[in-house]
Amino acid sequence: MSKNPVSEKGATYHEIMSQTEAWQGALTAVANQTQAIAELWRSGQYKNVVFTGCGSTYYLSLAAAALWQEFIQIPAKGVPAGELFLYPTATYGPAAPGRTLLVAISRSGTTTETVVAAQGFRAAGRGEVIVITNYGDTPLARAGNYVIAIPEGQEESVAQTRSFSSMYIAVTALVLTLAGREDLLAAMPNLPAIGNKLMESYAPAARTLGENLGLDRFYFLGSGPRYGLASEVNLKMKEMTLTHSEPFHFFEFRHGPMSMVTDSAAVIGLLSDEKWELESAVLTEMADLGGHTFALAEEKGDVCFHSGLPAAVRNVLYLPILQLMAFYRAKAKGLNPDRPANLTAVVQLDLENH
Ligand code: F1P
Repeated sequence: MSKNPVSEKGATYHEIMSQTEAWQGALTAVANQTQAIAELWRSGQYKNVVFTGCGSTYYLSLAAAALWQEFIQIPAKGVPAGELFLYPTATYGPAAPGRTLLVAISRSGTTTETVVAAQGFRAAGRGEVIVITNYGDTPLARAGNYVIAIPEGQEESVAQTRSFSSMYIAVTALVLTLAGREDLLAAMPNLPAIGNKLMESYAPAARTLGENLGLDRFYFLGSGPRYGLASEVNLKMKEMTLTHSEPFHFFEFRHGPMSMVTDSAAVIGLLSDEKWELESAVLTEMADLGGHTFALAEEKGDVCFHSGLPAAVRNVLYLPILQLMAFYRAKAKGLNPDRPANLTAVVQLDLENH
């Protein structure tokens, strides 16, 4: 899929390490569409927003909806595209007295559920569709009213890394653009350099954690806009390393899941600044139960971003080190991270007669 050369460590490693180039591409792609999207938003008079995708891009939809609601006072939710196809009424909810904006997210632009959901949405006259993708000439792109395409995020690998973070950057820039937050948008071009430095500094820590085969279960904790990101890194562990893993909201972890904590459990926290004490207390409790904890944070964690960037802008920084951890674990288990078991890069279904 990708035009880029692949390093000797394989496609996934190359895609993780080069992802910051795609971040820049995402910022440019959104900047090029700013006027058109702002006009669509203004004239649409939307009453609610639905983000959709499948797998990684469903998790991206969760992260996007949370970010949206933090900045724009219009209800948003993230839903799997398959649910929009199977149970549209239950998934969209009661017809709002107004129009809906659908943001359909897909690396490939060819996942059947997402394409069918976007086409069905337009055919039903629910509103307009913005597509966020890495491939601009696809069935999904053709189903959109506007397309934000980031070719720099294209990939050889099945598991999404560079593509995911590039589309997440695009979503962040889109939300901040529509919220009129030029102050936060202006900080985004700093991300690639900070991301590169982060990977350089913490690749050894990612490797140590990834190669620890004494760990047999991974829990990723993230709250608010970070829950979708915790879900995505949980998926990386499943796809690339065939390891049992789950995402949870921080406080939810105490409500049952903590019974799974043993000395072979890794509990990884995507800590905010705002609620650092309350969130890190969960990690401390899990360490007391014998769990192996690992924290990512702006200032106080095992991985420190030291980005100096506002919280909403820097969320993407939680991804690269945990993607690298999954890469190293796959290698340590003798697996090929580029080719996960039982998976293809795209799921295509015949839904014509249903
Ligand atoms: C979505 C996706 C991937 C996943 C898997 C199948 O694809 O679910 O997230 O890793 O290999 O496809 P896309 O619609 O974003 O291209």
